[in-house]
Amino acid sequence: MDKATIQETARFLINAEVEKQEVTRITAKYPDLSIETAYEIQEQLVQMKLAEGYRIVGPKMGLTSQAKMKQMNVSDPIYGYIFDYMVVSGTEFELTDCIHPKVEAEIAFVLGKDIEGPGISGAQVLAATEYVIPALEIIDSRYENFQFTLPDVIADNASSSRVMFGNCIQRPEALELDLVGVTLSINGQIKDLGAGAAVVGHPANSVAMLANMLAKKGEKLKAGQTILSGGITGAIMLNQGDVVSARFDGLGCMEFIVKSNKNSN
Ligand code: OOG
Ligand code: MG
Repeated sequence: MDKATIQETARFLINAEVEKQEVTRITAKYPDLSIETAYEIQEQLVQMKLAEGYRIVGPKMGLTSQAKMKQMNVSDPIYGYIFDYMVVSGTEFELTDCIHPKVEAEIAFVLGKDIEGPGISGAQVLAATEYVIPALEIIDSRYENFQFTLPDVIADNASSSRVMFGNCIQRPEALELDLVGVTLSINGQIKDLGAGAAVVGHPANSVAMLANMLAKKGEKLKAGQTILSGGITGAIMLNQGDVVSARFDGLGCMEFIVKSNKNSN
């Protein structure tokens, strides 16, 4: 794929996000799209957002659990980037900000030191982590019916859309992150649950994997970044009026309400 097509495809995906309009997956047009080229499209999309003045909060891992891989019918973890405009504060989420949002429960790592791959282990990640916090990521694939192949979702910045961070902070050694249980409920009903170990054995392993993947393009994880380690639970579709709550063992509770500007009768 030439540079102009990479740029055009990145712009196509940004437009879908801005216009909140789902689009046909790009592999329908480019069936031979490789993982490498898909990351080049993602990188172009990231550069375009940076040029628009947005700031990176941190890279994130995705498709790290069996639950997620099975749900999305893909086989490998991927990464993407969370930007400042994606962070939602407060306890309300505006449904009309997205196309067809889903929520998933994650553990986020706030780094005290840079982590530069290759060869990084989970233990090294824990040693470089200032603290961990609970997070609810709201993903919103720009593709029709949330259906994609691996190159599609990579180019689409790993479906990144919104994120809420909880206010319970813990030193990483205060918890056994692989044993941290989480329940994700909508309107008081548990929709999914899991433990940190669902994420490649231990959430810190996922961050190590991220550092090692980024090393391939000469990038590192930086002190101060907040990094999503990947959904522990499957992702649950959001509807107007939903009260979403997540309870994390040792990391507190998070709750938000799904509102909508659009009148629905
Ligand atoms: C891709 C996003 C994956 C996660 O935590 O697994 C992700 C998707 O499922 O649309 O953020
Ligand atoms: Mg996620």
